[in-house]
Amino acid sequence: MKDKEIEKLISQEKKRQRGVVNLIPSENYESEDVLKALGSVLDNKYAEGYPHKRYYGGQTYTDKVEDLARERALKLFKLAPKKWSVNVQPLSGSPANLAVYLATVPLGGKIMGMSLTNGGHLTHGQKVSMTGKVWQQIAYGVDSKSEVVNYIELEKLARKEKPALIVCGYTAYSRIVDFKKFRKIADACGALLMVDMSHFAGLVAGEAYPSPFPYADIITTTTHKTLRGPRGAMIFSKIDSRELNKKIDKAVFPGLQGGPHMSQIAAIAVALKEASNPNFKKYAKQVIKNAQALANELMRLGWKVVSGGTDSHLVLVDTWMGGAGISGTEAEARLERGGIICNKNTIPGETRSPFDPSGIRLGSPAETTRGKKEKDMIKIARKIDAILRK
Ligand code: DSN
Repeated sequence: MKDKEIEKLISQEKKRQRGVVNLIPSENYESEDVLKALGSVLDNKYAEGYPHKRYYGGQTYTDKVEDLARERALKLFKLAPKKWSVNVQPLSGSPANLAVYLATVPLGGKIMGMSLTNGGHLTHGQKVSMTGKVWQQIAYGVDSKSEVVNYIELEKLARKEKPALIVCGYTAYSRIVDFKKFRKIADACGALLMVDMSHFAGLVAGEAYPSPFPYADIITTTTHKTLRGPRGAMIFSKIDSRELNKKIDKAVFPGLQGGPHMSQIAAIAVALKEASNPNFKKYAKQVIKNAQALANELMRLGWKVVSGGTDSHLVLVDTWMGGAGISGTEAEARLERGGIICNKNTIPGETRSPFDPSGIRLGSPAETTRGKKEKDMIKIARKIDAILRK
């Protein structure tokens, strides 16, 4: 590179990434091929519109790239092209969720989503996000004892509030979501059901976590977490008389975005092909086994793991009440000094603040990509324990 300053920073970041244990559950390591597509000449091209209906000339190859990405996305999740549509243009998860609301919920309408402190995402209608300013969030949480979703309470709330759309699928929730129950609740109150599978998309692709496709109307996902692709997102929608797919396409472009990032779309296509390889199934299963090994060892060492374990790739640890009064911020900093990267996180029933919460969120996707197995995760849990108890 001619730009030595940036070259140096990239190489320092590479060294940093190699030198640490990465337990951030929403991060992963992309393959060389994904990075190659991302850094390709496709980035020079404007392609506003959709394949074969663009606003600029010169689309011979960009159309093929986007068609291929869409084809691979449907195939990976075993969806019939006549029944499901996919939009691969959202720049990331937040704009993808915003596009869905814009397409389906009247301005000021009700979106029922999990609160931030219980594991929901900002774009599930939290007040600080635009999604909570333009629409009204009907917040639900987890049961205070079991720390999992209480479907009976959820149904009562949904029947009372009659939201236009219900969102499930979270950023800090380690258990299996019962999509069938969510479908019944959505039907009982006449709401659309949207699943945000950003965190567990790779686990669904690898058949290690239940698929939301039989139950949801709309599914959003980022592509860079367990799916191990580039930063980006996709929106899947059912094709039927409601024309959700057409409304969503219009909301993405021209509603919210201009030119799609074609290099990103090519990199998504590469990642989708990689995820269809049988080895990816092994990866997805190992991700869960590794998270469970981490959670079990931490609990054996006396740490309070939210909900008493995990069914997925992430582990939420209460370091405050369950860890001799170490805040999440302090725990994150101490672990980083010890070479372990994680993020502070709120926990159900949070008594502190999102800036200095009561817990940390750990995850296994990145380290599993690096080949770690259960025995390695046990060692990592012991190191975490040693660092935090010092
Ligand atoms: N920032 C992502 C996460 O870490 O879960 C969600 O957008």
